[in-house]
Amino acid sequence: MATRIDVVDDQIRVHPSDPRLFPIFDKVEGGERLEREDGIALFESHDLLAIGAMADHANCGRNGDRVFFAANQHINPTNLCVLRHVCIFCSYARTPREDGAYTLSLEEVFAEAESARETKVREFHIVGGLHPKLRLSYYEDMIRGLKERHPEVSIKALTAVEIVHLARIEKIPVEEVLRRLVAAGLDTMPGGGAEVFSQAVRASIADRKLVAEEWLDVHRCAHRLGIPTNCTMLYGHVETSADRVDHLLMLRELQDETGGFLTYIPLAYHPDHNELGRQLGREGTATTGFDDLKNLAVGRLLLDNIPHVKTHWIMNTIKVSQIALHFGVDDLEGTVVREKIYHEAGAQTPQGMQLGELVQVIRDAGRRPVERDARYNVLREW
Ligand code: V47
Ligand code: SF4
Repeated sequence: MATRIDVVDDQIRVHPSDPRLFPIFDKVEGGERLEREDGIALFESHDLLAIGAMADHANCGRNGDRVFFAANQHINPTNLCVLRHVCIFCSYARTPREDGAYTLSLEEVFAEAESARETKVREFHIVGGLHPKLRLSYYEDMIRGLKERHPEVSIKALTAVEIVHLARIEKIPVEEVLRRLVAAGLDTMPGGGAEVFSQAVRASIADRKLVAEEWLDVHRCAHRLGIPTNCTMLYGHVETSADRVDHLLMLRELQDETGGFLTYIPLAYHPDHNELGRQLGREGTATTGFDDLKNLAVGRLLLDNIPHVKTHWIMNTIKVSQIALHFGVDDLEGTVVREKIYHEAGAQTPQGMQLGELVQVIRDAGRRPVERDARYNVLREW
């Protein structure tokens, strides 16, 4: 049986083809929280249209027809990383002696950021490797220097993994690292480094990387200090549906406690030029559009307390991302300018997009573009 969608008294009625979705549909309509079993049923179902319609309903109830984006620039200060041989899914990191290893001086970072003037960038997104020697002062000076040069640009910088690394290098608590970065001008933090929280999955894709509780503790601490953060899940490798759901529920639990997450971003695993891709024999075959849409939609449905769900168009492609705007997604990331992490891992999308193109992509999907800063303050509406 096919999924049927009809309109009764101006209300859209979805009749799922998968009977496991019937009770979930009732819960979503009634605004009831979904349980673990619901999440597993959603990930295991092939009834993507019904899942998408439910997620669209959940999203439109919150955000109407508005789709957010940032005029942003990604800056990756270094690809040297002490976890180079630990995160076997990563194609970006290098050891100091490998080809392509780089570390930008502060002057080089400021020069790269200069293009922000012409293109009216309003958010810097700064993440990189765990450099063996760079001190906290490098990042403080970077953030302070960027703020002085571009006071209108908000700064989203450093994942939980980078924060813990800096705390270890400086031999100071995570809280002090965060306080010093805020004093330098940090506005928000990105959601990377979460991967999948399951211990078994971590043991096979990122053994010895920060464990779930440590990642969550950094975000808990950030939220307590008033720093909003994002959260992510890296999917499409060795994880099961149950691993995905448990990961999302751990994020939901922390959000119940702190309310500090702004956005959830599912990250589609890209298998080129990394050890995991070779082990799985997956080089050249990224996740499917079907799974990308499902991850975005299920994220919207399970994370009922996180305001936004973002498609990172760089990894999901512009075409799938545009469809995602009808599958529960209300944020399209941004202009990005020069993306490196996923292009090293085989992404075929452009490295950035002009603001006008981004606006057109949203309009062509029948939605209303809204430019935001890192904290979702509205800057412009179309
Ligand atoms: O932590 C690394 C992931 C993350 C691969 O918060 C990979 O707004 C797929 O966190 N295939 C960094 N993913 C990027 C990130 C991010 C991106 C966009 C927006 C935001 C935000 C955050 O990228 C890493 C890791 O989880 N990653 N290698 C790969 N081969
Ligand atoms: Fe380093 Fe991040 Fe790559 Fe892991 S994912 S190797 S921490 S740059």
